[in-house]
Amino acid sequence: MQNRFNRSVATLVGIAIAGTGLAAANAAPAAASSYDCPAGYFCGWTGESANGTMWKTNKSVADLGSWDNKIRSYVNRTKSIACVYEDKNYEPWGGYWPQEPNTPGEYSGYPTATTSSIKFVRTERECSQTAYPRWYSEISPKVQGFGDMNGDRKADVIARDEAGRLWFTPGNGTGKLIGTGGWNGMNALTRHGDFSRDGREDLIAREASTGKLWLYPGTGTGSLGARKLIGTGGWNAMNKITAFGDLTGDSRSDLIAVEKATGKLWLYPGTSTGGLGARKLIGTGGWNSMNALVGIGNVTGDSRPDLYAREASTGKLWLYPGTSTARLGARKLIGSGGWNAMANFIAVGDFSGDGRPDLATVTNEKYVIDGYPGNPGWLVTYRGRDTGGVQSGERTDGEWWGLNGVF
Ligand SMILES: [Ca+2]
Ligand SMILES: [Ca+2]
Ligand SMILES: [Ca+2]
Ligand SMILES: [Ca+2]
Repeated sequence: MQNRFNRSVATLVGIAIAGTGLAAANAAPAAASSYDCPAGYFCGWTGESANGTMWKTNKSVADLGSWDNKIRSYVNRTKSIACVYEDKNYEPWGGYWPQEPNTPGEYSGYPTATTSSIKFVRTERECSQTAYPRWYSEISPKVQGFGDMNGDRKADVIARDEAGRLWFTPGNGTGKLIGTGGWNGMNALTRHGDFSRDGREDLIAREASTGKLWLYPGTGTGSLGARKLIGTGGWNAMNKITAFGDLTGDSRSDLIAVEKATGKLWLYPGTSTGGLGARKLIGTGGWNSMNALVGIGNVTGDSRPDLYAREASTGKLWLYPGTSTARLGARKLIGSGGWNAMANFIAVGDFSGDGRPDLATVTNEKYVIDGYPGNPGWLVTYRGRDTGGVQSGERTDGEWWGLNGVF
């Protein structure tokens, strides 16, 4: 690459000499500048200020060869994130910098030249690991009726990455791409059981720009089929849209949501055609004081699904038992505080393998480790207890950062 660049400079100079007698003016190449880097390329220079000799690439380079440890300034004019590694072969442990796309003229300069490989990725996570988080679950002794999109009795998690892709993680540490893009246009995603009446779990999503509600039917393999409109509009007036399981007792999954303007909690019963029926009031007000609703499954031992809700002002976690009259009963405290340190709740049933639904969470900046907050991106898992609550949390994996939601 260095040779090619030098050749092209020599050629330009040669033309000038042969042509017009302006050779004196052109004999020394103009000072390099960040603007010399063409759109679509990552460019590096031997000088600290986008000067000296320029090198460019539009593909990942595992070994910079003669440019190894030569780049003192660079600009990223691709549309990808450029992982700039200290070591060859995209080895992250020696250190790396995830460089977002730059605008023309920008550059980053350093006195020392330590860059040894460069990789282009869609999300920052991929500089050091997979785009999806590593999720592990045990086989449940019984079918939970939710949380399992591929029917193997292992609870699955769906992760949305920062590039708007959707990943299916079946519980063995692997991930499969099930949505190639555009999912960041959805500002609510929820799944819990079968809405389309084929026995397979489905995903429900609200489109931010239209307020429409879409059903993405599960195919039974963890993938999603062609979507179907189940709410023609107005869903942006609702908060905390939560697939919930069958509260009405007709063996069809139902949806709940809080009306932003009133704080009322509404139940939207699933219908025989895979749509939603006329809504029914199940909470007369005050539900705006809750900043998370979790369809945890049936944890009270009857046949109805139950709800966890987090109180914003206290960080308490409450259990609202589903009742035989398709309502919610008197609440019970199951978490006395600290739950506001959770960015996400993942209620995918029994992942510990004892038959009882469990709760997984991903932490936010408030999460405290060893007395200090500022620990986002931890997966903390809570095994379900037979009293409807959960055991104390286990800090499971610190690599759940840099995602755009888990479901
Ligand atoms: Ca599964
Ligand atoms: Ca279905
Ligand atoms: Ca129902
Ligand atoms: Ca369990």
